[in-house]
Amino acid sequence: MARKTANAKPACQIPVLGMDATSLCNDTRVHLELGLGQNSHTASDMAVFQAFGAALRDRLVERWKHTGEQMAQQGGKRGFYLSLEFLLGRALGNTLLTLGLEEAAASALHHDTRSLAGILEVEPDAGLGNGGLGRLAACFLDSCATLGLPVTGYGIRYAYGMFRQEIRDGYQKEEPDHWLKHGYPWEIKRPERVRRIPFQGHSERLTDACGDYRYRWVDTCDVLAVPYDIPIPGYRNGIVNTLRLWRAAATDVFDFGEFNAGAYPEAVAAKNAAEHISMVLYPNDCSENGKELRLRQQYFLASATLQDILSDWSETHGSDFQDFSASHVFQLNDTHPSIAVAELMRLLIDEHALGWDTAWDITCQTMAYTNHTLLPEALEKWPVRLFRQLLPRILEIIHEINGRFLREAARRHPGDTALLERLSIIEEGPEPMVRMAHLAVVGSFSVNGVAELHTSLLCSELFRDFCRLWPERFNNKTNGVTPRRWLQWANPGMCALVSSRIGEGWKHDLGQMEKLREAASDRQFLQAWGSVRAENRQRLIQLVQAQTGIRFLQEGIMDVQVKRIHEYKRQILNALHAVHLYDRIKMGDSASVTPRNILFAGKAAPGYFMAKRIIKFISSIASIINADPDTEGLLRVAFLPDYRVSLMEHICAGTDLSEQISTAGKEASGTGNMKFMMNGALTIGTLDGANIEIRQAVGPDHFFLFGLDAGEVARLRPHYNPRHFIESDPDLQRVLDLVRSGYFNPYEPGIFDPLLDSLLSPHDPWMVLADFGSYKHKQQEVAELWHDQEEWLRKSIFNTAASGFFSSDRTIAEYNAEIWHLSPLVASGSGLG
Ligand code: 26Q
Repeated sequence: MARKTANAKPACQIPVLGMDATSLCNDTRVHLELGLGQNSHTASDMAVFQAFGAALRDRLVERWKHTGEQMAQQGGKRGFYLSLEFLLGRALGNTLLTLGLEEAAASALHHDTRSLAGILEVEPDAGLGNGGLGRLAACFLDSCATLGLPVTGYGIRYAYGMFRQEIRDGYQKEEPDHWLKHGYPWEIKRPERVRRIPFQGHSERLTDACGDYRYRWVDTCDVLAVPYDIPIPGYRNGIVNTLRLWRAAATDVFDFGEFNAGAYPEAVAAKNAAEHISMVLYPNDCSENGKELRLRQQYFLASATLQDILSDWSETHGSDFQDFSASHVFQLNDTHPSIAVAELMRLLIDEHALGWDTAWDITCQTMAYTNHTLLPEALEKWPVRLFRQLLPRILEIIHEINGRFLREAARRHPGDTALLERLSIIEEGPEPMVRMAHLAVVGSFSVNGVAELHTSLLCSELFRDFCRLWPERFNNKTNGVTPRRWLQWANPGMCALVSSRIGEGWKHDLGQMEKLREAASDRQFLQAWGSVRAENRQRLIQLVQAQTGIRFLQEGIMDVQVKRIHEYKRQILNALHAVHLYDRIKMGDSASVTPRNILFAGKAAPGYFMAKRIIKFISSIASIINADPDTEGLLRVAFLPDYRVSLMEHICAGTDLSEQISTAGKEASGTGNMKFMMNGALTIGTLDGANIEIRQAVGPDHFFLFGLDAGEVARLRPHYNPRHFIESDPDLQRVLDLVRSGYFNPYEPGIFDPLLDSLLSPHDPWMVLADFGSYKHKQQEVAELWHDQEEWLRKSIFNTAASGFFSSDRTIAEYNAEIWHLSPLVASGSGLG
């Protein structure tokens, strides 16, 4: 009864699934009772989520198959986004939003006496990423599907995603994230498309019938790659793209037979070793740690993905690769999958018998690389020794690529051996290393940075020599975020208000938000804007109280810094400012202090001592400040544990002030800055990453700028003397004295000395104290503006109005126009829109 049976159809054809509440309710029951064997009255919310997810997945699969057929029919070029990380977060809300099923879902669940809100909250985040880079990949897939671009994501199906963060006694504790524990209703396993990935062994040279050399990689220890597909729906366009994630499995069945009974434990151990590859996401997002397992993960992804794509090609084109590069483009999300450059060469030469030059042309015409960092400690390098042992054939190919590249460079710059040394893919030294960024640049036709400043620094610093060699390769693609999740889903109240003013066109073209500007002079609209913001702030206050027990101030500025904890992001600067406000209150200067809630959240890499100590520092000042009766009604500080995608969905709408305070030149782009701006927060920030473009878009009067710019940072660095800044600012002196006195850590003396020592060092790379004074003054300006709520709200509207540029739809349209050149799928009128 759930299905439409109006048209007479052959008995075996699956009817189109209903999109109404009754159909959803019935199909959820079928999945719950028959699929999961549960009783719909007694089932847990988790079981209902699984069943409801399965019912929705059925609806996605209909559209998914149709999209696949359309792609096959239209032919044409396809894009592939390779990333070690896809930080998807939850899928249920996004599925409802994209299919237009929010109301039907709420009433379907209500029918079973469940609340949609309750079911939404039990879905675990798919936390298959660390932060910005992984979330960017997820936003990009969303935009590709929405724009109808035939792009497939390829990644790893980690059994354990980003660790769960608990805070005990102010310290971070990591707990494993077993996100697949209850099953994952959105994925479909594709065992028929399993691939075999070689490791170890050695390379053999043979001579073929024509007298040419051929190479075979033999005596390998193979691991299987099993694909799981996740549907990526576009926004109300009937298109569903694919994210294919690989799980590692042992080549068990017949290998097992080889072992005699005595070796059984060793056989099981070998199976485990194979499966380790996709066991866990590496939780460090800034410093590369050179672990062999990580290199295995990278090669596993690259090889499985390229084998998958080449086998599709060979099925229809045999060994003719003439048109391959015209119909494929691979976007590499940082250097993490850049071993794909060498793997594509290997597959084309060794497995498909192409000559070197033909294979190299194909590789350089299909690979495109995005860089996400300038920090030297994050640049990936692998010991040649490790390559030789783990991927011997790949090392040979890298040496050959490098040899040919260096000969070409030498022809163009004869005699400049220093230049060749700088350009080389191999860094010479006692332990020679493979520079993955160089491999990526040499093997790609496009290299892009992720914000204007970042791209220009790439060209003037990190890739200066390459940029001179091949200027046409380098381009900028300023990041963006998906307005579906980050605006429509996260802030329905504001969205309704926006639509009542400017219509619904902005949902398909965020540029139309510009139309809001004129509404900023309408008193009534301002008031409505203020009410929506107050409701959102209230919800955030409740969340903070529920999670931490801390009561935020109703009237306070919601001042928020949420992101990975890293020294370059300077959470410590914000925390020192909190101490400064506290100090003013304690000095009896309460009258000049504006009520403020300072909220922090973010994970520290488990091995990053300083980042973990920063968390302890924030927790400690929060405990003292919140417990002091003098701060009543004036100041609250909280550290919200376990920052993740679904938490940001609750935070971004309730934020008044967005903290984007990295040392200029260090944050490649930032994307949290865009989510906050879209939702009407004002930004206090440095001239770093995309902040610069945000400020340009909204206008300098509506952005709280402070601090040194990237040029000033570079010029001051050699003479940097933090004591100079302390001596000329008694406020700063008092803050540091208070921290040094042990006031915030009476029972753990000295624990903040490493933080203080770093701040006081002339070698502090982040030059925190150089910006303290300017930050403090700008925060005073923020506080004064808060008292003029009308002006604040006007600026808030201007921020949302100017946020169109920061939609990932714009970013992806640029990738497509300038790098990929894919034709969008045309709407087909399947009735599945
Ligand atoms: C490397 C080697 C070994 C283990 C881990 C890693 C690793 C993993 C993740 C290195 C870096 C990352 C993530 C980097 C990242 O998130 N970068 C951010 O990318 C965003 C999207 O472009 C930017 O907005 C941020 O500025 C940038 O920091």
